[in-house]
Amino acid sequence: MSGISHSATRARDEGRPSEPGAAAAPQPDMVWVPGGTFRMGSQDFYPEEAPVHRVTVDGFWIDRHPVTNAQFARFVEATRYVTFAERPPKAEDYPGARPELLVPGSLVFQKPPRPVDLSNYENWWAYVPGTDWRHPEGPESSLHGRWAHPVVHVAYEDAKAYAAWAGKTLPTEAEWEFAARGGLDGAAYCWGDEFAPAGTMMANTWQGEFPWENLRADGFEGTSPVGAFPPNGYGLYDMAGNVWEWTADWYLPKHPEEARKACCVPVNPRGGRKEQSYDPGQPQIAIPRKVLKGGSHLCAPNYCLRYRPAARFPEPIDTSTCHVGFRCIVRTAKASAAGGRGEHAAGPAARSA
Ligand SMILES: [Ca+2]
Ligand SMILES: [Ca+2]
Ligand SMILES: [Cu+2]
Repeated sequence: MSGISHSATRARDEGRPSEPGAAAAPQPDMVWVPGGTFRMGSQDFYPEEAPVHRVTVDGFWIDRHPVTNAQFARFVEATRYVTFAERPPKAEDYPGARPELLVPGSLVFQKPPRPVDLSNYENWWAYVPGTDWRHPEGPESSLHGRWAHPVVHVAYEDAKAYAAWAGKTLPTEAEWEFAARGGLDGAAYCWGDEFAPAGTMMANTWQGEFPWENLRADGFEGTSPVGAFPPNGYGLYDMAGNVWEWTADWYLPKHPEEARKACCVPVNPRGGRKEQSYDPGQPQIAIPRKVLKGGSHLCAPNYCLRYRPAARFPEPIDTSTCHVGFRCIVRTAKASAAGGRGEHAAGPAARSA
């Protein structure tokens, strides 16, 4: 294949030749991200985003928007897949859990009527039996009017199962963040350094005082249809806000140090090791955690200013909620073969996820 493809013209990193994989999208609604070296992380917000360090990623294809309910429904129709939230939790996996919680369900945000203690998330999160991707706000709710919204209430294995069925895979944190930055170097947001340039809302976040006052200046109380806000420099929608997105990386509470020499910049890094990802604050819970990226419609400056490319959150792999979804990527043969190079990269054992 030759000539300049429409995706290659989108490439921002002109110093790097577009790769052969860029010629034709492997599937509809995917965008070529050209790869390159970028500054990952931020030192201006939360400690887990530091230090800023250079990382190189090879080019890859990425879904233009998060996986929607309509897309997820096609997967479930084709495979009869049953999501994690639809299966009864096994008592042996949750020692000490109250019996009423050992039923299928998922975490739903419940807006309190007045200001609450922000140190206790149970003031706005509830495990609601009968909640799943088809019933996003509880058993009485449905997907009516929500087919173009991102699928939610998906645990990590659900995202992985969808990706495998679609012939895709989940991005690493580095790939996700590179894509989210849209070709901008070190900008606070996916579109620049200003939250609402010329008054334009650029993402579905929370305006007002979380969790009791949702002013909806962006037009949406909860999730929004994909593509309701402007795309970033690579043509990607909803990278910031709407729903958090699963990545394939095990969580570490900080980034590696900046490589001292250009030769040692990590290439296609794959996060930490599974054993390092457990929550040190809850040693009795042996559920490893993956990195979520991008923030959600529940992120507000007074509580969680995480609708930014550098933001990251540790999510236990068994957890599903009303504000976590995912999108997929397809790597070229070259990028797949190159995975894990660089001094900070994890060994092969960490790549099984
Ligand atoms: Ca909103
Ligand atoms: Ca998002
Ligand atoms: Cu948040």
